[in-house]
Amino acid sequence: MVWQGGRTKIKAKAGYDLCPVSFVRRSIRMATLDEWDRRYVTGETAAVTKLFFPNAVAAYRIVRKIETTNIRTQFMTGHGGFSEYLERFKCKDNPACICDQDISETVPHVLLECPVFAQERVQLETELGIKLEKHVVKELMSSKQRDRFLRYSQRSYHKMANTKPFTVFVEGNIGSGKTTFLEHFRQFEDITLLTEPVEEWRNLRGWNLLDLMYKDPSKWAMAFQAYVSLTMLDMHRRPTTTPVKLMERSIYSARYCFVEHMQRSGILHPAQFAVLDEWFRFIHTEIPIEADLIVYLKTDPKIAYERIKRRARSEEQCVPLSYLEELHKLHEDWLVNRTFAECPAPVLVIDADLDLSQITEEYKKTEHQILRKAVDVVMRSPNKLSPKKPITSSPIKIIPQIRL
Ligand code: TTP
Ligand code: MG
Repeated sequence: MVWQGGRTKIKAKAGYDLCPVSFVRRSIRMATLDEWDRRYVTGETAAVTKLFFPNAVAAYRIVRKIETTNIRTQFMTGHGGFSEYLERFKCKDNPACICDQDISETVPHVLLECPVFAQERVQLETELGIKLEKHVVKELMSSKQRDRFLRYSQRSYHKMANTKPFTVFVEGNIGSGKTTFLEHFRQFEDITLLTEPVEEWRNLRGWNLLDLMYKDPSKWAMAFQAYVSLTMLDMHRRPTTTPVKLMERSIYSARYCFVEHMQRSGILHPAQFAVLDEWFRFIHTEIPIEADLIVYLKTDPKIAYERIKRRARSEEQCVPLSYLEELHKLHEDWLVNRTFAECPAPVLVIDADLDLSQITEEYKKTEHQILRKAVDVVMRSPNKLSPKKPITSSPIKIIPQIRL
């Protein structure tokens, strides 16, 4: 070998006769993968990972293509915030899932079966035109749909890990007592109460939209409902630091009861209705609106009518009984008969005909029932709970949710 200013000039034949280093590296990798594969296939561990990848070679190939995040790793290994795993390592007393005390919260359960994530799952299934079953997961992971599927698992994880509060919509006719009902829950420190922004509807830059709407509905209903949607959306999106959120009404009742009535009765021009409906559809599909339970305060329209007269909100003096009857029918069809529109969460029906002195007792009786699910959420992160009054669980009969 001759030294020539910084580089070597090999005169003799190479001192080795084996192969390039890259080949050696590749051989070692393949041998390692073979061994990994052998252990993967024959071993009893990695049950969760096996749901995603048929063998180690596929896992190696796919994992290199996706961005690994904390949540994805937890899903693909089962090692993370799943009750079954947490219980195994004594970080939790109970492996149960929030949906059923007798079912363990595992990755396959969350991804494939749990009703809590049904809405996200059905959306994925509809988009991909598949039924999400065990054997489909491996296929999805090696297909072009992988990112969509991973997004679904990520959303489910966030929901499961209770990054969102347990959300209850309180629905019912005008004068059914929604605000009173919400006020009853003020005694619980860990509940965020969002009463309806009627005051905002009465004063938008000095304009009383509610009054304008009642005085000249054909002129103002469109503007009023557009503003109702905006204020409702604001409530849906408002961040909360408590594990439970109770909201008066929702964007759903604004659309399925009020706008629907205005459309059917001809108050809204079909073109105006179309604009409102397009807004609603856009919000519904593009913005995640969480709903875990709907409390329906079922009221006889005559009783609601009497209450409205008694409370004497100036704008509502012209409200006739027939309007309340029509609204009642729409609430019933939406929440009880299920003959119209979709219902975004299970419904708890409360008889709200009783007068104020008795209804408080009624609320008290149902207090634990209403909060049963909330208790489960809270149990998941007990350090979040510091109620002025303890929340305990008890059996409940809830009208099951219709699959969307
Ligand atoms: P509600 O939303 O029924 O509220 P409320 O405070 O009257 O009910 P409760 O007594 O049960 O607490 O109605 C508030 C007013 O706004 C009422 O006059 C109806 C009107 N409204 C609409 O016109 N369109 C809508 O989309 C909504 C949500 C309300
Ligand atoms: Mg109210």
